[in-house]
Order: sequence, then C-alpha cells, then structure tokens
Amino acid sequence: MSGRGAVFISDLHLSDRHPERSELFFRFLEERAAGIGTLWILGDFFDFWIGPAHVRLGEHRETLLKLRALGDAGTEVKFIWGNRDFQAGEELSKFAGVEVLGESCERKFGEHRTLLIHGDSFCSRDRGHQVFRAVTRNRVVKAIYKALPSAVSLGIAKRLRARSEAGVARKSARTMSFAEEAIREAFGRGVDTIVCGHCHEAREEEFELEGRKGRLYTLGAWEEEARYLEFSGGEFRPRVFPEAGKGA
Ligand SMILES: [Mn+2]
Repeated sequence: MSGRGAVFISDLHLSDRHPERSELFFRFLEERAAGIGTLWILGDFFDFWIGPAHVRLGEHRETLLKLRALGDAGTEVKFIWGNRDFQAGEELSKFAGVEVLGESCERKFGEHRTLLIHGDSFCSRDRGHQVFRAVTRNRVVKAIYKALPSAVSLGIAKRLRARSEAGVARKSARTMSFAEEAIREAFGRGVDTIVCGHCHEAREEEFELEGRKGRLYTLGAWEEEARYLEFSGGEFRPRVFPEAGKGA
C-alpha cells in the first residue's frame, strides 16, 4: 500500500435531495483527501445506485468527475458495496477511475491486518434485512434488474429506499445494532482490525479475542460534519471534518 496514508469514509448517502452533503464532500476532497494515498469508500456513498444506467442520469455526474480528478492527481479510490449501492460495478471504474471491490476486502495497514466492510451483514439479528440482502444480491435478480430500462429501475430503487427508511424508523435500536457474535466471527478470519460503516455512529471498540485483541472502528454518517477515519504513521485515528475552529 501507499506510504501516503489512507482515509476511510462511508454513509454519505449522496443524492440530489441533499446538495449540501455533496458540497461538504467536495470540500473534503479538496482540503482533506488531496495528497492521500488511498480514499476508501465503505458503502452507502450514494443514497442509491441503480447500476450502470445511473451514470446516464446525471445525478452524480459532478461527484464522478471529482473522483476521477482525485485519481488523476495520484490518490487511489476504492469502493466497497453498501446496502444502498451494491449495484455499483465496472461503470464506476470506467467513468470515475474507482476500483470496486465488492462486499469486503482484507488489507494490511502497517502492522494491522484489517477487514474493510460496509457492516450491514453484522446486523444478523435483523432477519428482514438479511432476507432482503440475500434476494437483492442474488446474481439472477441482479442481471434482470440491470436489464430493465433506467426509469423502471429508478422507480424500484426509490420504492425500496422508501421502504427501507420506513423500516429503519420502525426498528428498535437493538435490531439496528451489530450482533457481537457476527463481529467475533469476522475477527475469526484472522484480522485484528475491522473498519465498517452502516451504523451511522463513529465509535472505537476493543474486543478480547482468544489470546489477542481486536479493534473495531465504525464510521459516522455525513450530516453537518463528517466523522471519518485516517491511517497514517502506523495508526488509525478517528477524525472530524471540518475540524473544530475551522468551520464554515
Ligand atoms: Mn448502510
């Protein structure tokens, strides 16, 4: 990996409904991400992404161009699927120079063997969401969905989003939270660090594993400010953008 450090973000939920969030992200790219070795996007970057046709809709054109410019300037951009944008694929590499890595990946950051994942799969108590995940990520369903005209798939995506938002409002804090056994199982893959999003809350938690320790970093959602994670000088550090005292 690059010696110039890495930055991890997730859950921006960019859409034309929230132009101020896109503006915050563009400012972040200029002031914070430029010069970084790798920008890691850990899912739900887009409020929803319908597949290759979304490039033609223009909704995220400026975002894609800015990501491409970041890549051209020497920062690698890597993308892990969230539960809102798991239809992202080759088109992101083609139009924005972004490498899409799918569900999760493992990388070494300094001494730390690290799992990078969106995190919705940790909500294993949430049966409804797990069934939804299994169905929508089925390859046959994905192929049919991609073949639909973009107006139809956009309509389906908006309905799914409305359903998901209604569902989140109904669900108790307990079902929305991660299941400890699912996180321990992930540490069982041999990693000592997990970085994920989905819960919309920036936290740092230590786990006692058999004879070793594991550390979980969760990323915040982007609202008035961004809570993200940085890796530099051998350490992970939670950060806020804009920094206190350097506000709007
Ligand atoms: Mn999510």
